[in-house]
Amino acid sequence: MPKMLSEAQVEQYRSEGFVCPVDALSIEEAAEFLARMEDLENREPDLWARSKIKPHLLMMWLNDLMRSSSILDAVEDVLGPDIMAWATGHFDKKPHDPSFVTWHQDGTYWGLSEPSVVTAWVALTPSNRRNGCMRVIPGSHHRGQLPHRDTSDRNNLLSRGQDVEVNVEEDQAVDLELRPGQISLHHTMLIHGSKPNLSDTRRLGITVRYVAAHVSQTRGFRDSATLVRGIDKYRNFVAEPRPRCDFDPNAVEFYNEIVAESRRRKDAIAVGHQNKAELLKPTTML
Ligand SMILES: O=C(O)CCC(=O)C(=O)O
Repeated sequence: MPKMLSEAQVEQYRSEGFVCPVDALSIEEAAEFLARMEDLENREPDLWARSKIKPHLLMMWLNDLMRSSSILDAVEDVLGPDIMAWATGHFDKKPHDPSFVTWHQDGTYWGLSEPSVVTAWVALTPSNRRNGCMRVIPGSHHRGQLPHRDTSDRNNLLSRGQDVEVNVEEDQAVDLELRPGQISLHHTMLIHGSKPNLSDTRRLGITVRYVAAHVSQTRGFRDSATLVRGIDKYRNFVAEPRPRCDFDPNAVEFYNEIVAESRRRKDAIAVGHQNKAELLKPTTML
């Protein structure tokens, strides 16, 4: 029996590649995470520019969020009991922000061994049609890995501007509208994207990319992840340290090793969508 989703939602994930909405956090919990995030943003205006790869290594609120038991209950219903948090990110559209996301499949550049990979998109503000909520093409995950091309548009929130190179049936797109605290889950092969924010309010979603513990990195380097539920008998990923404070020096050291690896191997660290990260100097921490 599922822990959080209904049987129908589990079936929907299998057949359509997404579930939405899921009441994972209360409005108050979402507001608390948003306040913690904004507090950090106020103290460090370059916060996101300085934590492009796996920001959960550096920010306590995000590390706490990806461990939320209600989110993990929903993820367990589609991935099984042994779950690693592999990457996190934020998709932020300020009021009247022209930013958009081209149609793409997440797994295209990630190098993971199989598609037991799900994204929890956590709404910290309302996300709706007017402010550019995520849109998905139901069932498109069954098409397997499709070719993508890189595009360049400064308003594209994807760092490579990846755009799926097949015809997308836009008339079939479903808007994933959420209130703060609700989440959607989407399969790594599901075609999705989003339009600009036409409203007066911010639209902010946090992404957590969860993988089943048996998944591995195929690109020939030791990738890292955090065990957030169950057991990891496979040890396919280097265990990530849990930060004890924001920009914890131990976590910064670990973070810098990942960034250095991504520079050595150029495409090695394909976590989230943002892979052009800078090394952090401990002296310039918050
Ligand atoms: O938040 C958005 O607009 C797009 C999110 C996305 O592309 C993703 O979660 O992979």
